[in-house]
Amino acid sequence: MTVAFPHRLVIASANPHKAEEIREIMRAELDGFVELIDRPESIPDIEETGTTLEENALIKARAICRETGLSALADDSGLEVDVLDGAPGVYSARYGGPSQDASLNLAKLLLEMSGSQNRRARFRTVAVVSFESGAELLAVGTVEGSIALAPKGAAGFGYDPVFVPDGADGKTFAELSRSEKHALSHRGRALRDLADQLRRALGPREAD
Ligand code: ITT
Repeated sequence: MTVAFPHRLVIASANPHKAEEIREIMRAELDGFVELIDRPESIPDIEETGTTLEENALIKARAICRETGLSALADDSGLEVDVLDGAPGVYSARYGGPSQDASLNLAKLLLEMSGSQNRRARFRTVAVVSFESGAELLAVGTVEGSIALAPKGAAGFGYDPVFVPDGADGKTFAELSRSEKHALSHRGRALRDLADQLRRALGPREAD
């Protein structure tokens, strides 16, 4: 197959923190092979009407592919807390209310878990590429961990100040460097798998 390099992929996320993580992780995997483009600001909000991370990731990737005419990469992520029967899960963004305010989400989570001994939780990401041709790739990444009693650290975004991934000496994601987070995170795992699939799907780089 003769293909143009680098392949162009629009990052479908409207969350600038997440888009920056996607860019960093994918750049490390696919530099020179894939050119990542920011989602145009003119594209209106996409309603995430799915009831699973997979459905919402597909909704976002397909919508951005349709709007831009370019292949698109979307990520839908959620925090699943065992003692809350997997909540907030697919509804993680609006857990504390429709404003999608991270501090309200954190406050509600800590309140719902107050007094709970069982703090086990995991982050899950479903990452999808929708190609202009209609073909699609999908990868899943999870990281097991626990919910801290109180927020710690200033890095990262969203639920990072309360999520303590297994294997990080009790630090929250918000106390890790970006590269330490990517090495362990749900998003890092899903996107490294997706990068492998992209390399296989797009074939070897043509000799110039
Ligand atoms: P897009 O849909 O535009 O990509 P979003 O922020 O709505 O942006 P999600 O629906 O995937 O993305 O996010 C669900 C929630 O989980 C949201 O509140 C995020 O802040 C939070 N979240 C996602 N990834 C996270 C991470 O790596 N660390 C901490 N919180 C995260």
